[in-house]
Amino acid sequence: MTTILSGLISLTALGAQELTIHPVPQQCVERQGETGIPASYKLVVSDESKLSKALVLLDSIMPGADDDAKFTVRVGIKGDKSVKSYSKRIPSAAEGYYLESSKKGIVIAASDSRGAYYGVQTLAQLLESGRLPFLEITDYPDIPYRGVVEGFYGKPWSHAARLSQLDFYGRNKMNVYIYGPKDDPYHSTPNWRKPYPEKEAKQLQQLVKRADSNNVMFYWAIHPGQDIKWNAADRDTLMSKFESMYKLGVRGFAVFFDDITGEGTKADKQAELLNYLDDHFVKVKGDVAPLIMCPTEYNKSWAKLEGGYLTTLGEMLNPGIQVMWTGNKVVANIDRPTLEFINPLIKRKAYIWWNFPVSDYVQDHLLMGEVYGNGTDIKDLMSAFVANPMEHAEASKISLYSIAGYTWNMESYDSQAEWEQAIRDLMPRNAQYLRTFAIHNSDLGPNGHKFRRKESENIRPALESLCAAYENGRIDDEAFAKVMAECRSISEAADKLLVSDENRALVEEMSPWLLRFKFVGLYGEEVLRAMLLLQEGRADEAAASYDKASTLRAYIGLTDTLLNQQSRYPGIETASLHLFPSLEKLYAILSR
Ligand code: 14T
Repeated sequence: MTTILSGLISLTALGAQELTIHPVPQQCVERQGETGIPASYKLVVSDESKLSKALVLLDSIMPGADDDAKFTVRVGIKGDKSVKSYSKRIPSAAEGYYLESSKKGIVIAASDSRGAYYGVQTLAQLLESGRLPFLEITDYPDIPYRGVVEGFYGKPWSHAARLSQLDFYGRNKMNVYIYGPKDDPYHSTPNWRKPYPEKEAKQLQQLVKRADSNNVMFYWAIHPGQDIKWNAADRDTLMSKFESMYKLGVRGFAVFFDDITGEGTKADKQAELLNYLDDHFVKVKGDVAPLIMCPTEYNKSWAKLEGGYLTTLGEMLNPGIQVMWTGNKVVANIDRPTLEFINPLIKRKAYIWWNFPVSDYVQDHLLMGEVYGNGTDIKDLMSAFVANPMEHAEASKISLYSIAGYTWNMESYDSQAEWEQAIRDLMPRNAQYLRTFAIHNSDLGPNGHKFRRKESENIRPALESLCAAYENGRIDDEAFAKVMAECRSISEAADKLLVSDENRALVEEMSPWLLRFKFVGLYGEEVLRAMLLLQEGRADEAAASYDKASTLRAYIGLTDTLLNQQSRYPGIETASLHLFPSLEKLYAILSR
């Protein structure tokens, strides 16, 4: 008997340990049986040239290739002799693969080199269960280019954080990383004309290598628009900057014209420059990916249609050049109307730059909630979907994991399941605590882009009941118990995360927020205690408890004035949408 699994597949039937494949495969048919991880196997490959990364990965997850072994592992790309009898099962889509595991062996037959690599990545996830379940997977991505644009204002990611990101993209089948941190002076004004100093150049070279071993395309972006002169000198300077990046190994380039004023904003000049780079650099090199450009009018609310800026780009830009778009606003979810508006104007499928979970306009918040709101019927309307993250690289992984899932298989996208899995992936041993933290750290607070997220949904009804009843002098016992329990878990989660030895990089990013989170938990407990004591007529104890609550409240205030001060939007907010405001309401009633 076989089962066709859809949605997030859990092969629980195969054993005690649950197994998830991420992103969710397009098709997975479970077969009867399983075997242990083979200690040795005969590797059948006919042409190694395009399989190097797939084979390196295979050897790392399953060492023991041995020509005398009975169990075979066949890896190949369409046309290879090694997978000839499987050619009909190979998906026609780019980056696709067919994977079969049976008692005879494993077959990974792919449409191209990256597909073979993704087949092995899937095998790696299967083997994490400690066994090899028998199944057949037919898989390919919905969106050709999936990934991340490091394009925020604020402290650029550290070298170590970037290395970890690139491994994460490889594991989650994302294939693009665009380097474009606004506050790298060599990316933007004032130093875009200058080559990188030696140390930075070396690190970029390392990033390119790490991206490559993860099958991620590394794009280097330049942001020259604020002071560019439309003359041959600046054009040649830009060419030599590209040349110096090419020497570091970069094989993908982008030019960003966002957030500039003046001369640099002219569509015809931008298009002329891009076409020149395309004709005299990209096409001449022959091994460079299609150029990407970010227009000045990069979202609908800023598009002055009478001015013809986007129309000019659409008409003038070489057809191979990709054009970025953030949607109807700077920060907006992407849906069918969004793409039906922009695609005809730019005469190509938009390259989506999604401004989430970027927090450079709400730097006092951490955005660790679910990724929801994008259309799931738009895979054919865009060429790419890349997300702009927070300056906190590890904390961004909750969203980025979900975006990997969304861009691979839109129709089966399940925002909550992705969020739960991302949390387990980030901190398997402390998932419960990270979950509690993330539940209360997802909204952005009021902001100029009017982009909001749901938050604290688990406790929201109880908070509302508790506040409504207490306005009328009553305590809703059931709601009280729930809110008290939640405040205790908040305080406990903060403790457990702060001292955890798991993912220290993540803990360090969260630590200013964890401190406030701890105080919010304690404050909540104390406010509730005071309410109860007062109701019981124990006036002195209630007063003492109220005093403690006031002190904790002052500490909460201190976290906001003392921590995270080196940013454009300084301070710390946590549980700011429902939980903390509700506690403040109760405290205010107590004060009356
Ligand atoms: F290029 C764009 F697609 C884009 O989004 N540019 C910036 C980006 O670097 C930044 O991270 C993002 C979120 O803040 O928004 C753009 O920057 C802005 C947007 C504004 F509305 C800068 C100033 C603004 F007023």
